[in-house]
Amino acid sequence: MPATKETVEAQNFITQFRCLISPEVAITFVSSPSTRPYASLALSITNCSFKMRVSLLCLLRLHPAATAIMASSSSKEPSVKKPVLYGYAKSSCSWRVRAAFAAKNADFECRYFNPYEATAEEKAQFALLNPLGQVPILMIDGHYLSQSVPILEYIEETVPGPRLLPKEPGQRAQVREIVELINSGIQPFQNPSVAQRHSDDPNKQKEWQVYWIEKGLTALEAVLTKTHGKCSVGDEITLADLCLVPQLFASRRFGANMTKFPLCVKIFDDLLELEPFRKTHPNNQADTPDESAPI
Ligand SMILES: N[C@@H](CCC(=O)N[C@@H](CS)C(=O)NCC(=O)O)C(=O)O
Repeated sequence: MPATKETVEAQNFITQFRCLISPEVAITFVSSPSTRPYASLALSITNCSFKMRVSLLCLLRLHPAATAIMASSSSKEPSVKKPVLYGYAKSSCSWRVRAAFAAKNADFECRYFNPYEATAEEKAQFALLNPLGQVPILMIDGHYLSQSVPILEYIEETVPGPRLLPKEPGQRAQVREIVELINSGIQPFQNPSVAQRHSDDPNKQKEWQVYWIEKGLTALEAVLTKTHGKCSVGDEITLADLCLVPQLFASRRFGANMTKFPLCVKIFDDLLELEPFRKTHPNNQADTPDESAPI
């Protein structure tokens, strides 16, 4: 078809999105559906499941040339794809998700995205998937999910394997209490993007991070005295452990005084011996940076 302003724009847009789309997904321009006054070009998106196609189209519709984009139908059977996790090795929230899949013995694929290293253009593309621009994002069952805790809940509800939330409601609430304590009481404050808004001075940033980490771990230490067994709550791995392990690893890296939190450290050390945490450890990933990397 002749190149119009819309087709060129849409083609560029798709090229940009290649880093987020599975390489096997074929996207081609097929015709100009002149019978449809509202659309000036058509795309065929194949080699991916119907749900994935819908997600892709939702994504493409965000583009200014959106009214010019539509999909041709494909007779292909929906294909079952591995979930894809966008994140980076040392992101504690990404580790939560890696460990959830590993605890379920489920296969998934990691794709590297680090907001701290991304170019402005990459950030702008990524913001279409998560307007906060943060990782992790999980592409699963045709959805793009952001926010690690709902992602963990989704995995628990849909992926077969050992359960990660206890049956008993009281224990389940304890698990969620620990998850929330870490997820909203500690992790956001240690985020370098937050510390950098607090001060330009790296020493003051570190002071800020350590203050909030130690405040949160003081609370966690107290909660764990009431809930722990071999794990954070009882003796089985739960969502609480999926949050605790990455948090303890990050706390040490950010310079907290870990000797103040012996119970947290004991549970952390014991959990690190287990396969789901060993396999998904940040020092053991395809994109593991060298030790001196700050983030
Ligand atoms: N509540 C979010 C927090 C996500 C988050 O803070 N991710 C960090 C990496 S662990 C990030 O992407 N930071 C970059 C930024 O804040 O710009 C979640 O649980 O997914």
